[in-house]
Amino acid sequence: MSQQKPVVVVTRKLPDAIETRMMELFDARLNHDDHPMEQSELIEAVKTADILVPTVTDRIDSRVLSQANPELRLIANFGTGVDHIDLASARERGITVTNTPGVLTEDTADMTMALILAVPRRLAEGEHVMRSGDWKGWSPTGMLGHRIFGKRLGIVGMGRIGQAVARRARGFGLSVHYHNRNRVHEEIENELEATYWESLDQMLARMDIISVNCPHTPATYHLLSARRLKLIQPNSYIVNTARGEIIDENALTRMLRGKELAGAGLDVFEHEPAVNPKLMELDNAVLLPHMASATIEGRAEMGEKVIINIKTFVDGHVPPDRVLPGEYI
Ligand code: 8YV
Repeated sequence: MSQQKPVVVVTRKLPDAIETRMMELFDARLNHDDHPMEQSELIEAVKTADILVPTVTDRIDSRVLSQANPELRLIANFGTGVDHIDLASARERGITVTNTPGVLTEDTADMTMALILAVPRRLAEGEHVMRSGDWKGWSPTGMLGHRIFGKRLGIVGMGRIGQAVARRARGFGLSVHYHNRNRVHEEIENELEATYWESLDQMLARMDIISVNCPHTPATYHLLSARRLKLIQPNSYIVNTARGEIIDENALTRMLRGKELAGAGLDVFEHEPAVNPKLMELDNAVLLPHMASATIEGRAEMGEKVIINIKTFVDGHVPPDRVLPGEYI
């Protein structure tokens, strides 16, 4: 890397204060109109960048990385999930990858809890009835949903976000169950009164609500496959604020249509920004535009983390949020 300020290419518009600071510290190239970059633009970006700051909307695949300037040493992702970056190619090229964990945990857990409440209690349907002018007034059998209190919540992925969801869920009287690659520490299990299920299949078959909170990796692609979705009871609900690719979206849509599942709350989709049109037609699905971590505070903290990761790296130290080299691959 040159002695001058490093060229930092930022693929999307970030909060103003973050962009201002980046311009002070680095030779920052910003995306003023915030358009999602085409693959050809990403290739141009990696040809000029010493450091790339992408987001979930950029596909940093092997084709893009194969054209990277040899000076590209760091990809400082604005976001926690790094599944849009080909980590194997980055590793081959000796590129360090960082992310922004922790700062979006509570916001994502809040939105997960909001969906856990919204779907069984038919919040979106109720709102729609009001705005469409169809409401004829209260009735004893009107808008009946399912009680949350006393139900079983199965969390798939008990990392930071899964644990934050569990803490909230206990306040609503849900019993907490989880499946994770590794069992979490006993102290955490005790605090959350969480039951560990080694077998995901067995857990799925016994839960009232399932919340997906694991990262998308090659091992979790379609973790909730058509076969596994069929194990879930027809009166159960699924919430996903992690990544669309973890659930077979077509199979899920078919099952929701056929009332083989009671409902779903989805903030993420398999082919974003495209959404299965059949999903859009369903009353028993609450759909959100990948906004679980979208708070002003969270975005500012994500930006600060990106800056700290870059600055530490440029100063010759190991950045605090290094994903690669690391345990990911
Ligand atoms: C971010 C997310 O907003 O951090 C993540 O992994 O899914 C989102 O909540 C997005 O990824 C920013 O790139």
